[in-house]
Amino acid sequence: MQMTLRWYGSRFDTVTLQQIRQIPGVTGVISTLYDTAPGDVWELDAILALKKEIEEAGLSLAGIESVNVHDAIKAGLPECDRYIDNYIATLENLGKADIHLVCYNFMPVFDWTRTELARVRPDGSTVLAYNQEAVDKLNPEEMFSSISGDTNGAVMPGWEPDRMEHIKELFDMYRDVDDEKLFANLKYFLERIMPVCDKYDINMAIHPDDPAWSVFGLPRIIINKENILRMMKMVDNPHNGVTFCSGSYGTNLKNDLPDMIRSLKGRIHFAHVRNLKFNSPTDFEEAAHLSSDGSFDMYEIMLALYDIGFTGPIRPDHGRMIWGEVAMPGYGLYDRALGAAYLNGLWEAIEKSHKK
Ligand code: CS2
Ligand code: MN
Repeated sequence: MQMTLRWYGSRFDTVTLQQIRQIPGVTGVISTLYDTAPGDVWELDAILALKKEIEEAGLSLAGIESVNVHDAIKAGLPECDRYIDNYIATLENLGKADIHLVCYNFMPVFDWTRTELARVRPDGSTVLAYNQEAVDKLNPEEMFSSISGDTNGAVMPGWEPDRMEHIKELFDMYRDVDDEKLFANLKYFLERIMPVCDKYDINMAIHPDDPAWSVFGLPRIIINKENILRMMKMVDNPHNGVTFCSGSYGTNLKNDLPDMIRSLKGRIHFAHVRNLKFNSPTDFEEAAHLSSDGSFDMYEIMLALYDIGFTGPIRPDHGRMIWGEVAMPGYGLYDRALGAAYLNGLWEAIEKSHKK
């Protein structure tokens, strides 16, 4: 595996490439063209400039998170073909730039959903948290205003103000889309993009829905082992793979994370590893990476990745806000650096104990 950190680009991130370079064992970043909108074609020059900047800092561009999928594609609207053509053009340019990993998600309307962006933990750190009872009391607009004051000035992916202005239209778009339709739309999208992925050896890595169940009545399908295996089979090409995100699949305690990893052997192209602490089955917060701080056995998760021969990029996903840092919630430097060091330590121990 290759240890990486997510980086939003020098114009948007509070963390610098020079800082990332100094985290022991982190050799690459996962980045994106943060100022493009879903549906835009990414220009080759812009991709090459990003890559060059990262390489000049002594790191590699290990993959893209995300090339977002336009809602017209997810909802299967008549204009979806035009947006798929654009997606293919973007993949073509990424391939030309020698980039072989693309993370994306197929969640209607929103990306991940949390009810608090700065819940205070007993040690004074603040973390992202989710409480189902709080969601049940809110509509999406109220949810947006309740979290938008909490973002330290950053824009949360999927919760951009201009999207929120069109929230009613977005919900209308999905009025007739149930799980089966969403599966069919995903299949159509994947079948159309596989040729360009084959041509340039681009691994598509779908990110799970977070939380792993329906919110605000919207369909959500990338939530458990059964559905993800169905997706792998419906377009049975190794370039149709997954981002295994422990913190997203782990929102549903019924998901057995090491077992899911083992069942996806050969199809996990990217891993997000983080821990959650459950206070009840419907209330969780994003703990430190260390097993003892949360509800997951991080050793077992890393061991499962080792057992399937995982070689792709991995990153600590969200981190806590600690030591007075002000950054995009979940994406500060300090706790993610601690997470990377810890995950590297687990990996070294697993590797050495297997070689003996
Ligand atoms: C990320 C997701 O911050 C996060 O939780 O893992 O936002 C992820 O980047 C997207 O869902 C992938 O498209
Ligand atoms: Mn993730």
